[in-house]
Amino acid sequence: MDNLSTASPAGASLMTDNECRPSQADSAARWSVAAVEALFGLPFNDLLFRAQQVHREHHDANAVQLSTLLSIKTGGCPEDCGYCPQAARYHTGVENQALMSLEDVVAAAKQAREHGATRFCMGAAWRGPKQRDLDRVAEMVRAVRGLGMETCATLGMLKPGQAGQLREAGLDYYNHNIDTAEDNYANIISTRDYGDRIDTLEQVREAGLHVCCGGIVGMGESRNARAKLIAQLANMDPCPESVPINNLVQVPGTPLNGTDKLDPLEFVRTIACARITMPRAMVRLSAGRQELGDAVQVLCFMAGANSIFYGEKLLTTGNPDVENDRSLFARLGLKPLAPSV
Ligand code: SAM
Ligand code: DTB
Ligand code: SF4
Repeated sequence: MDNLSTASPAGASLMTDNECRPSQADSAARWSVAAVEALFGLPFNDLLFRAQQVHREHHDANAVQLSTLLSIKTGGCPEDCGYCPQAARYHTGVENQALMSLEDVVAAAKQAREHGATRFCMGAAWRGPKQRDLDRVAEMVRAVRGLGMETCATLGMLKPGQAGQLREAGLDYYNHNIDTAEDNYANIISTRDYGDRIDTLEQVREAGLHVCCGGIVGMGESRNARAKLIAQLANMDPCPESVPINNLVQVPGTPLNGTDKLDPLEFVRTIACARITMPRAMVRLSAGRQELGDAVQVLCFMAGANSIFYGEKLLTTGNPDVENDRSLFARLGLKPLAPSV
């Protein structure tokens, strides 16, 4: 459950070093890029200690929220996101699949629920949904919500009225990532701009949906760019309820395939910075868990990650087996969070 309503005010009081705190000691505090960079630069143990303090002040430190993803429409996307195996223009071997039937989506959601997932996230490889597609997704949302699961959708850019329609159907969260810092955006995607992302996020907020918004690291960006990404997320007002931090999954055929891999400890630092700057958010350890392995994932949980994508598949790429995750949780004494619906 996202314990947003009961959480105490943001953890500015925990900040002791002048250079590592937001500019105002209140809940609307803005994080400067320099302050986030200073966090990134702390000795690893100090950074993790700080992240754990913030985490424990706002969350159950031994609970993890489990979201399962389903690609309800796969491949053939007109956009050119440099990381994405579903862009039509790259030859990645992903097979196109039209929008799934309601029946198949509900069957997948039931299976996810049986495995212990509490949130079901439906993803579509669209620039944005056509109205007739949105009507069908709204039916899927209604049906999945009827199973007692939290619902999330990620369908690309929304047109006026569409967020409200999804909310009406029972959608809890809309996932729309800013993906990378504003001034790095054009290096990664050219078919839309950062402002387009913000427009959809505003519509999602206005419709009363919870915001799931994060980004991808490991795309060859500098630490400064990672600090900017975190500062931009943390300075959203209000800040997103869920923050997925993806480690680039490199897929042959995509422009970013072959990028130098990010040091896994730098990924852990990114999680810690997200936790410290967004105390009440659920910070999700997202794509790239397979490559990180158990030990680095444990460091991520220690750094304040309290949510994962759970189930053998992300959208088109692999994710750790449910059995692996269960055994890891048992070894750590981590418990899945109950759904909030
Ligand atoms: N088409 C919609 C959009 O882009 O908003 C929704 C689906 S899109 C696949 C959702 C998110 O998946 C992207 O914003 C990006 O953060 C993430 N993603 C896609 N490919 C990825 C990859 N290879 N590695 C890590 N994250 C990836
Ligand atoms: C998010 O931040 N990561 C998820 C979800 N939101 C939709 C997607 C990860 C996709 C990884 C590449 C793939 O499986 O196609
Ligand atoms: Fe399309 Fe989304 Fe992939 Fe970009 S990330 S190519 S918008 S499916």
